[in-house]
Amino acid sequence: MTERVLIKDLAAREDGPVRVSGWVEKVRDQRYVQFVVLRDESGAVQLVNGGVLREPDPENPRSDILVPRTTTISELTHGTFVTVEGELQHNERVKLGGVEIQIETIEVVTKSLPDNPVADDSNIDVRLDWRFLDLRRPEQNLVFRVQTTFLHALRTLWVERGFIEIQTPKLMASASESRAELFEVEYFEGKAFLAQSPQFFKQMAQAAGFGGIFEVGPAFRADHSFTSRHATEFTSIDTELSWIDSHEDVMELHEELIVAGLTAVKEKHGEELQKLFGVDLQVPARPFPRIPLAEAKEIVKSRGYEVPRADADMDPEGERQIAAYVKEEFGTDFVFLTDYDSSIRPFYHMRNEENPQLTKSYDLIYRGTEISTGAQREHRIEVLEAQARDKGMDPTELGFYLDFFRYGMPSHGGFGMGLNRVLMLMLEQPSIRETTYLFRGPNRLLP
Ligand code: AMO
Repeated sequence: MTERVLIKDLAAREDGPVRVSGWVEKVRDQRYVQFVVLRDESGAVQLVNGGVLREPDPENPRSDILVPRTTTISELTHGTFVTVEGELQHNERVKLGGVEIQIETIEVVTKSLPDNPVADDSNIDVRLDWRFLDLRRPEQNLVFRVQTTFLHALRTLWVERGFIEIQTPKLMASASESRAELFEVEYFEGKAFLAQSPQFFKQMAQAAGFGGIFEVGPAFRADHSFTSRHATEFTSIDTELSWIDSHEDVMELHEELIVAGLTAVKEKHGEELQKLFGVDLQVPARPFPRIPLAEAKEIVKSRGYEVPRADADMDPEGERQIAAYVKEEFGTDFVFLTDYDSSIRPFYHMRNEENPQLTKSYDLIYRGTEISTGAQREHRIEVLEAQARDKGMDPTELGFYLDFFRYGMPSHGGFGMGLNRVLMLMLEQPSIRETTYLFRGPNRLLP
C-alpha cells in the first residue's frame, strides 16, 4: 500500500497515486460528480468522486464491523474518518490549495453520527462540551501548534543557557502562594492542597545549587470568578535563576524569552495567523518600557481614569489605560510595571534597599492584561522571617520552606507567567477558554 501523505505536502508532490487519511469536513453531491472536503491535522483537500467504494476487508475485523457495505459518498457523514486512495491532480481552478484527488477507493475507518452537536456559530459552552469536535476547526488546531512553537522557543533558550527543567509536585501539605484561592483535597486520613504555583520549589532549586531552572506545568486556583482570564487550573510557565543583582536581571531574561517565543511563532505561523485570525503578530523591541506602579497610576489619571484604591494593584481598566499609553508613546504591546508596594506583594519579594516600602518586583502587562508576576526574592533568612511576621504570618508555619534558606542560599529571582493568557492575547482571542486545551472553571469539570 502506498504510504500516507499529509495533506499539507500534496501541493509539492507530482501528479500520481496518493493515499491520504482524515475526516470528512464537507460533502457536495452534484448528482454526476461529488466533492468531499477531507481534512487532516495539516490541512484540507478536495476529493472528487471517480470510483467505487472499497468493500470491507473480512480479514480485518475492525473494517468488517465498521464499514457499511452500502456506503456511498453522499452518505459520508460529516466527521467520518476515512482513508482515501486516488490520483493527485494539480488544478489551478481548485481554490483549496490548487490540487484535488480523484477518488479511487474510500475506506471508512469509523463513521460519525449524522447530527453535528457543534456548528460554526455555537456558543462557547456548547463548543467546550464538545471540545474534541471544536478542536477539529483549523483555527483551534492552529492555537495548539502556536503553543507548541512558543514553548519550544522558550525551552530552546533556557536549554542554551544551561537551565535545568524541573517538575515540582502539585500535591502539597500547605499553601504555595497565599491562603486564598486554595483547593483542599482529601489525602488518605488527612488533607492536601493543590499547588497554586511552584514558587517554593523553584526557590528550593536555588538552595540546591541548580542555578537557572524552569518548569511548564499546571497550577490550581480556587478562584470563583468567571472572567475571560481566570481559570481554576492553568498552565504556568515558571523560571528562577541564581546570582542576580536585582529584578532587572529577571526582566531581561523575561524579555528575551518573550521575544524568542514571538519571533518563532511569527516565522512559523505568521501567514496562517493573518489568514485564520486576521492577526498581524508584532514582535516587540527590547527593552520593554518599565514604569513604576505609582507613576503608572499618575499616567492613567492624567488620561482621565483613576484607579480606585491608591494602595492597590492596577485594576483591569487601569491596565488597559497604561497599555494604551505605551502603545501611543512607545509603539509596543508590552510594559513592565515595577516597584510594587510591599503591602500588595507576598512576603518573599525582596524590598527595595532605598525605600523598603517598595519591593523589587514587577508585573508584565501584554495588551492591557497582566500575564506575569516576577521579583527578586529575599534570600536572607532573618529578613525573610521578619517580612513573614510583618504580614501576620507565623514563620514556624512556613516550616520546610524556611529550611531552604538555613544552609546557604544565593541571591535569586524569577517569574511566573500564565501560558493560556499569553496565547489569548497573542492570538487576539476573547477568552482563555479558546486557548486552553480543556478549560477548567467554577462551573466546568467536563469533559
Ligand atoms: P501570580 O499569582 O501573579 O504569581 O501568577 C502568575 C501568572 O499566572 C497567571 N494566572 C492565572 N491564569 C489563569 N487563571 C488564573 N486563575 C490565574 N492566576 C494566575 C497569570 C499571572 O500573571 N509565584 C508567583 C510568580 C513568581 O513570582 O514567580 C505567582 O504565582 O498570568
